[in-house]
Amino acid sequence: MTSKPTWISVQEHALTEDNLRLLLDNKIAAIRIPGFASPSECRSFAAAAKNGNMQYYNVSDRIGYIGLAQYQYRWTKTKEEFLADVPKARADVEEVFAHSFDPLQRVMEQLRAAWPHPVDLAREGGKPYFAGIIRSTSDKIDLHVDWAPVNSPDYAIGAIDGQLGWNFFAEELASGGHTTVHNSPWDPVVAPGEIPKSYGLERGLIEGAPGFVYRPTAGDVVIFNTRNPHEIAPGTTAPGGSRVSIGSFIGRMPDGSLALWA
Ligand SMILES: O=C(O)CCC(=O)C(=O)O
Ligand SMILES: [Fe+2]
Repeated sequence: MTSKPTWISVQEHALTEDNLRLLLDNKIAAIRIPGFASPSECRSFAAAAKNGNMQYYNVSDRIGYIGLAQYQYRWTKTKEEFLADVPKARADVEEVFAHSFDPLQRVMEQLRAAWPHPVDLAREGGKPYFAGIIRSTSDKIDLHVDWAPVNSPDYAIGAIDGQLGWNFFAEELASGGHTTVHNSPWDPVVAPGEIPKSYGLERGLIEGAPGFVYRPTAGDVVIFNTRNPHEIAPGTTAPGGSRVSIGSFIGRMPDGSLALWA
């Protein structure tokens, strides 16, 4: 079943306070920061990522990543195990930053310049989450949603009232690799205590919903509302090429502050 569409604009907008609020309220399709990094920063970041501690998700598509994703812990591991793994994940991405630049810091600075409330890493009992997961793939990423109130209700981030994802693209594919965001905000019926699957969703969920496609242009950051089901198309690579990105979620906490995690 699709949910009612909410967008009043199916376009990319600039990073401003008003547009961040509209995106958090799921009223606009996307924000783009063109020229977030220079061509040489993109090259050094992509090279450092390919030399980094790349791991692979346990799904059939080959998606490489450096760092960790909190939602990998939701069914099989405890919060304590998650928080204990954060420092190593952070060290792995900082190794990449040391050979290039730190997109996470740059994004946080730009968010702080735009947003009137604090912007920082998400925290759980004072301990920071990990943010800034690096990904490299030319495979598809299946239809999924990222929405902490349903995915992670027992975590601090479960209290957010809006969830965005930012991604910086350091290297593009020769073709394909675009992202489609479907404006059918996820609102599943869940039994108490149930954490539903949120990856590989049925297409009935987005039937007839307005869609927005963005290109992962190298050098740019794109931000969208991840409560909308979204998917990434497969592509073809130039020799040695890949779709290299880094990103995290941005949640709006009850006090208006923005909390980042991956
Ligand atoms: O790489 C992208 O374009 C989007 C990745 C994604 O699924 C997300 O940021 O939630
Ligand atoms: Fe996602």
